Amino acid sequence: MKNLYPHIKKQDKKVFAAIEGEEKRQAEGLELIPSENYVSQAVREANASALTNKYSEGYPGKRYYGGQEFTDEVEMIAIERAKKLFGAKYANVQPHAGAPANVGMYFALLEPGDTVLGMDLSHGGHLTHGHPVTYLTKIFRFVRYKMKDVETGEIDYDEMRKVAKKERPKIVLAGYSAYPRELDYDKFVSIAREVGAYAVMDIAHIAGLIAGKAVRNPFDHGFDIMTTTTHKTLRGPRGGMILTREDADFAKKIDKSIFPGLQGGPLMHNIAAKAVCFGEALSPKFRVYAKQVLKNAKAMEKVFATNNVRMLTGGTSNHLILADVWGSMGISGKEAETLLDEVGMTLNKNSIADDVRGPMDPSGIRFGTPAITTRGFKAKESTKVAELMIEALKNKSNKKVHKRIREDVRKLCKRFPIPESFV
Ligand code: DSN
Repeated sequence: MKNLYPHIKKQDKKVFAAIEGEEKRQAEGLELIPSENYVSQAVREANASALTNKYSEGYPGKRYYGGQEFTDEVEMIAIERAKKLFGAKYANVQPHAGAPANVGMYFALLEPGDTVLGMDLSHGGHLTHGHPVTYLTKIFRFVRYKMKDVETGEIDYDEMRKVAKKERPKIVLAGYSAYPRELDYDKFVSIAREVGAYAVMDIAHIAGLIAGKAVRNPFDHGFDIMTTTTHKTLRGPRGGMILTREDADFAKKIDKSIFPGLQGGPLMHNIAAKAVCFGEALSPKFRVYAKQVLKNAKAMEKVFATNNVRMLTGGTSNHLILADVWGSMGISGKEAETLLDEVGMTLNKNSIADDVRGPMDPSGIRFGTPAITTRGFKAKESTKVAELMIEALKNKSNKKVHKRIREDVRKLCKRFPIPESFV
């Protein structure tokens, strides 16, 4: 393995060992967590650059400290590329992650006590969409919508409209972290308009699919705001971002909400890495990648269907699959996660809608194709991965079979090393 860290190696053996271990784990195993991906070396270089040394509170041209000629430049590049990528009029690239992007967005648009209508966590929503364990629920009111039918994934739009009329939310929030279908954006926007709410979508999971034009862009359907992370399907550094369709007043409020409202100095090295990632995502090759992510997920869906493993919503229309391994195979989500980890395939246990088991050991697993597609896997290899998953689960006590599967995974990884560049 190349020594990418000569200085850490010399100076700090313990940290070096952990980093080297993680490099090897990633190189020799298959990453199936649908919110993870591999970044290019160019993104990594930007993230490790001298920009980490710089404080830049404020925004380009309006900073609190001197010495900003290059930080301004890099943030403006990131903003312009983000706007182009998503057809936005405004972008704030400073949120440190997806959660602060959502918190900043709430504080820009809401007063304490105001209501948000968001997707129930157990039906695919995210913690920051109003789960009671978050501090957000001490400040704002969250009401929920769910799927009408977990076998098709259709959202109960009639119920959603009723709840919206009764509760008068200021934000109608679309978006999810464990939902394998596209939403009816027009319905979301029409419900938001009917009650005078902002239509907001958290696109964290599918940002790369939108940028790569493999799925529809919520802005084309009238959404006002999109929040996102930059490190999932978008294949950038860990980070967050907020975009708006129009250059409206609330865009200025979002800037103020992120800084000085919520955060201090932006992570300029991270913003440089976002800029590099957006540059990569603007290239024609990224569109091919995004479409392949979907094709690979379909290939995996087929194997699970053939083996009669129940998938929530019946399958997938995006990059992820939620499989009910407890209901179909008598294996809990936690057991499946551990078992597959041991044979070199990383995914996560996940609650499924109306789960009969608890959240720490739920009925489901969640997996997806963004990272294996980055490795260059096509439908053939994705089919093979799904077959290996099923074989490992069906032979859960057979060490011999598991040993062979671990070797098969290693061979696949060797044939498809993590690429250094995508352009
Ligand atoms: N942790 C992310 C995911 O895995 O979907 C959501 O924040």
